[in-house]
Amino acid sequence: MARPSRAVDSTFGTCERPGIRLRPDEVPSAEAERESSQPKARANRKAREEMSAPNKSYDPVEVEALKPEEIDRARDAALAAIAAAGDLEALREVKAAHAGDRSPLALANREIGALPPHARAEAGKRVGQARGAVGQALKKRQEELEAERDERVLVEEAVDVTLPYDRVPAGARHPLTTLMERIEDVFVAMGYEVAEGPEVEAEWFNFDALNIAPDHPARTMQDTFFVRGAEDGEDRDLADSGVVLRTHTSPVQIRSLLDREPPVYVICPGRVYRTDELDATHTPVFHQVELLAVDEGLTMTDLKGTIEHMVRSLFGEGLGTRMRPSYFPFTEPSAEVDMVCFVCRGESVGNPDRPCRTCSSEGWIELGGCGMVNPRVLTACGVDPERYSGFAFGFGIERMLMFRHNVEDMRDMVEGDVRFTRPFGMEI
Ligand code: FA5
Repeated sequence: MARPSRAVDSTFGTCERPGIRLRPDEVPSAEAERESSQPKARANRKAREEMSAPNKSYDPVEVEALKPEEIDRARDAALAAIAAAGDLEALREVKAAHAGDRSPLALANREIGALPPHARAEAGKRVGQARGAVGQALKKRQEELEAERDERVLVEEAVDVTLPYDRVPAGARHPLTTLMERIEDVFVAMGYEVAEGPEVEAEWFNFDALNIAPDHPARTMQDTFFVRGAEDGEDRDLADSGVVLRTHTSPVQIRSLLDREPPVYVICPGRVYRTDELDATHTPVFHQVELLAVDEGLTMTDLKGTIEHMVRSLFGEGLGTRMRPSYFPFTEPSAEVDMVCFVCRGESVGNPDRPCRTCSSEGWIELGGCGMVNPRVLTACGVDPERYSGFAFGFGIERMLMFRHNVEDMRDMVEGDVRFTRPFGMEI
């Protein structure tokens, strides 16, 4: 089918839009027509027009950003801001402002490409030097501020590693307790039994049964704490109460013999009381360890061997013991026992160049009393002295602890200061 004809005036070119007539100079080209209809393309074209392009007639002196004084000014402003940055956060902002993509020097750098070739080298050198100076200043300031921060953190976040990590530290067992248990272990390993007795004791067990006569000085109130009996009136003389705080662990010998048939081998550590003044080597409440062996055929040799074994176990090999004649009513013969000083091993004797505080340069340390059980004691306990014999010793635990750990003052053991006790806490 034939299309309806459209009137076309050749003098007006080809205009497709019906009813509008344009002069030839007003007719847009096909390309312009296309681009003007697309906003993105329009923006691209505008950018292309604005972008600097090589231009032979372009004079760098006239480009504001590349003027030497402008570059120097931008550099100086950057250097001043860097120097003024007080911390790393401030320096980060300074870096963005003076060395970032939109910084004056970065923008100037971009302009270089637009310069004519003969002008690029000098402008490039100038901008490059300025940017280099800023970069170096930034690096140096960064290092300074990091060092300052590290120093501050070290002070502010310092941890005192000497402070106790645990505010409720576990307690330590008292060294007297651990030493007593250690002594028990030595004898339990040899077949001894651990025996106990009361601390508030009948006078008979504490004195009479041990052959301590009624007029013995130890039985006076100057030496012994007497305890008023439950039924005693106020007018009763305390010394007649018949009840005492035991003055030694020897009454356990009697209790053990009354309780058992021979052979008897007992060890008895425990607390005892005397009216002694508290000083560096005495306390009114202290501890002893008592040993009693009753069997057929026991002699002083057995006693000496037993003591030597104990000394070896507690203080180490090679320390001799000696016995000095003494007197105890419940042993016959009786002796005081000394051991070779475990610190100087006797070498301080007559040797002023090597004094020993532990034994006062005497070479020997006194442990306590010992002897063969008096036949009268055996008889009082119903044991036939013709058939059985026995030996016994009683040593002071506080004194042993002093020797073993170089404790100079016995009062430290009773004052309850944990600084004294804690170092012993590692002993089990
Ligand atoms: C006695 O007590 C005897 N029962 C020991 C004994 C047992 C001898 C068995 C024979 C057979 P003496 O009074 O010497 O002995 O005391 C023994 C030890 O107790 C002393 O060597 C000393 O180490 C210690 N001792 C005595 N008095 C005190 C005190 N006030 N403070 C600390 N320790 C003391």
